[in-house]
Amino acid sequence: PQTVYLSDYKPFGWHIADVHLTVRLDPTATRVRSRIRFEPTPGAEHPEFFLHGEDLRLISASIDGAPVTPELTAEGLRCAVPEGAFTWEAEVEIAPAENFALEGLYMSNGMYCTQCEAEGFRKISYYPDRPDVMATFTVRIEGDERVKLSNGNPVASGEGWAEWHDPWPKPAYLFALVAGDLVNHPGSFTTASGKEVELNIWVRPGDEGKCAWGMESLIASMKWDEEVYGREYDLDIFNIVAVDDFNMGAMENKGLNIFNSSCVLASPETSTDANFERIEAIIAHEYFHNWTGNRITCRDWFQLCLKEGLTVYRDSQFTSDMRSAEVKRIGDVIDLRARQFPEDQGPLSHPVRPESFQEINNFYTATVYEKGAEVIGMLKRLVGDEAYAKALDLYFDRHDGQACTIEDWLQVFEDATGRDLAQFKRWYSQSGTPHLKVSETFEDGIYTLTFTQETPPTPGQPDKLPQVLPIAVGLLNPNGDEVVPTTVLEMTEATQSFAFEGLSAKPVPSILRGFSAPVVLDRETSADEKRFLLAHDTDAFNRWEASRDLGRECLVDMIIQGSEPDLAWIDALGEVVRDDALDPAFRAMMLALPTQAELAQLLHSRDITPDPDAIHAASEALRDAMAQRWASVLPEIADKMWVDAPFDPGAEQAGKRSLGGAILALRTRLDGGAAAQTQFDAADNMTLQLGALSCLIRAGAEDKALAAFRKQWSGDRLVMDKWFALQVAATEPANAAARAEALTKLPDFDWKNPNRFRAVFGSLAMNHAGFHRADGSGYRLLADWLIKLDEKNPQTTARMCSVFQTWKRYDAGRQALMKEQLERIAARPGLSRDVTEMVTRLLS
Ligand code: HT7
Ligand code: ZN
Repeated sequence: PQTVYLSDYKPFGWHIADVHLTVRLDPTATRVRSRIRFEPTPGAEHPEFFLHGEDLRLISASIDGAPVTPELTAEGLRCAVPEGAFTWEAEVEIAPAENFALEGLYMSNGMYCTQCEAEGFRKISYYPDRPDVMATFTVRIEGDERVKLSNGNPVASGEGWAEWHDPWPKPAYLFALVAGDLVNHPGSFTTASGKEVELNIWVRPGDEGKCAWGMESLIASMKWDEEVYGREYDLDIFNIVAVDDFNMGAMENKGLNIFNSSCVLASPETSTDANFERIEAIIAHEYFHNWTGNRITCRDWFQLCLKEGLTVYRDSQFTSDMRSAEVKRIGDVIDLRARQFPEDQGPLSHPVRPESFQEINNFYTATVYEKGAEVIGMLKRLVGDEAYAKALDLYFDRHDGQACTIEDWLQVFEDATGRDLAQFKRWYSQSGTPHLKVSETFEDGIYTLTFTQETPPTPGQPDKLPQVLPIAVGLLNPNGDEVVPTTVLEMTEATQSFAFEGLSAKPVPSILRGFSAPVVLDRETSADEKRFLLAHDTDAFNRWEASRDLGRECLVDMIIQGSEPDLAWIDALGEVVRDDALDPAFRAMMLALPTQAELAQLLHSRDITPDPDAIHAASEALRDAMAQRWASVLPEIADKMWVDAPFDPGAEQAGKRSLGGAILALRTRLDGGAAAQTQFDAADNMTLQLGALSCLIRAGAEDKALAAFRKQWSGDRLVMDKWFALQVAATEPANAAARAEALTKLPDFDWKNPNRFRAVFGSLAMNHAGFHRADGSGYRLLADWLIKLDEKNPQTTARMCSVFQTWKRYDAGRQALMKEQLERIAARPGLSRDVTEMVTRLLS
């Protein structure tokens, strides 16, 4: 496959004023007619006229009304064109019912829908399918479907047709079309300037009862973006559509967001609190793209973080405002360490702004999204809240309607603040996770912290330069009072010292408060100091981190030396968990142990080969010890977490259920599942029902409950995804692969549906010791299915290949087994470009 380089960027030579599309729908022979006026960009180079197009059957083409015969290739067409402006017309035929890749126009349960990001529009029509070509669109849809939707505002409709016009110039990746016998959940919003906007969530009949939360979240997002960023919505109508077959979470098409149904449909009976929170965040994310992504888009796909990093940052601010900012930050860091750190420390490591790719779909990664958001968080910390707001206003004013680069983004901050951001820019080009070492001295009332940063080599980048690190630090005196409140130290050198004067005693430092930079902090501190921070730190994140550190070290000692669990830590943690003055959601976070994958990563970073079975055994033993140590208080905490009110998905009730669930998991270790069975039988919402079911599976007492759950929910595909997923995720490692395989034999294992495929195989990969069984059964099973799925859906297959990204961490036996499977996939004839690129990088 061909490699595309950032350095090769060239502007398109023509401007498109308006695109007219007519789409006559048919499952196997949809006709798409396009009429496009091309005007040469003055002064631009006009090499050859090339339009992207894939899997299209060209019916006819003409220029200014005269038929032409373009040269067709696998990627598009070339054609001789006039020197001046001209009108291009073409008609193509496509077969949406045969499109299982879920890119371009496809069908899901009888409904037509599209997915054009990143390069899907070229599967609908011949077009310059690149984000810097922005045009207004007028779309006529013809077909018998009751509902026909596209971007922008509806202009006219009649029997069997509907016409839409989108007045905002947009790149083709934001094009969308939906048609089907759908029903809507309506809503409305009045913008700050008094404009009425019609809102709809469109779903399949039967799902109407699951739209209220999505609508509430949408309205909250629209309001928040006005209040916090001064951004109003800009069309008369905003439509959301729920689709069952979808490769990712959702898509921000202008005025017509399309959602994986799992990311928009919710009801208390069928959705967990985590589902509700995720839906709220994804609705917000897609809505926020209207400004950060749609009104201002990316010049090319290398700039993906321009819209994604910023929009993730904005959606995390929104969730922090809607719920608890501390809990959100801790959750984000857990996620970053679980998904982005392994990526940045393995063969798939790439900069936040990559410099080359073969398949852009492989770069919708945790690095681009989550590390991209961290970079913006650092920038805001460095310049301050006011300057950040000023820079964002300038960004929207200066670049509205443009396709931009990271250079444009940073220039806005330089202009708004007068700062030189040349060194900060390394965050976009240098891959890998910096390691930060700390040493301290105390002399004559002066306390000095010395930091050293070092980033290990990553693929293609052997040598690293120092980055700008905002290190938020606070100091506590020995009696636990804060003597220096949070101060942001700006580190720019490889080694740098910062002094604090006028201290009467050596303080205890609280370093990297709020996880102010995405680094690995290598600081050897005593357990006493960590327990001190756990008890006294005013920074919630570092309080949590101190406990997490103690838990990590305790587990490492148990794994390596077979030590007993650290009872002093368990007792200190017990104090926090029992403290009713603290938010239950925070207490639940404190209870979560580091994941087994995180422990494997930690051991590997200390040059110890991780043994998944030993890690699993130690994690189980530690949980048993916690349950035994707290046996007498668990029922009382559980009682206090009982919610005696109608279900509400907000933070307050969700926090209580979250702590209640964690306590139930511990109690199950003592009572073999008795309390869980009681909760399962009485549950009137999915959080309680699924939480109890998970405990029963872990206790090996699940048969009755699993059957009852299946009987109750067999008609609900989203709940059945949970049924599939939980069995693989929560089962004993020894049975995980066998259980996953057994599930694939069930008639409702619809493997072409990405949600169902991920439910089984995403969960297998999450069952750390189960996936890494020494006999290689987990690896083999997954590889079999990846090979099978690639023939239908390369995008989802390629994303799932990343579960092998840590393969070099393990012992020689497991490495050989994983390598064998990767090579087996790589050798497959007809392998997609997506998967070829992934396995090549994984094996490099
Ligand atoms: N901008 C979107 C990213 C995306 C996508 C979404 C659904 C299916 C395929 C996709 N390819 C890329 C989603 C987002 O970040 O908001
Ligand atoms: Zn996004």
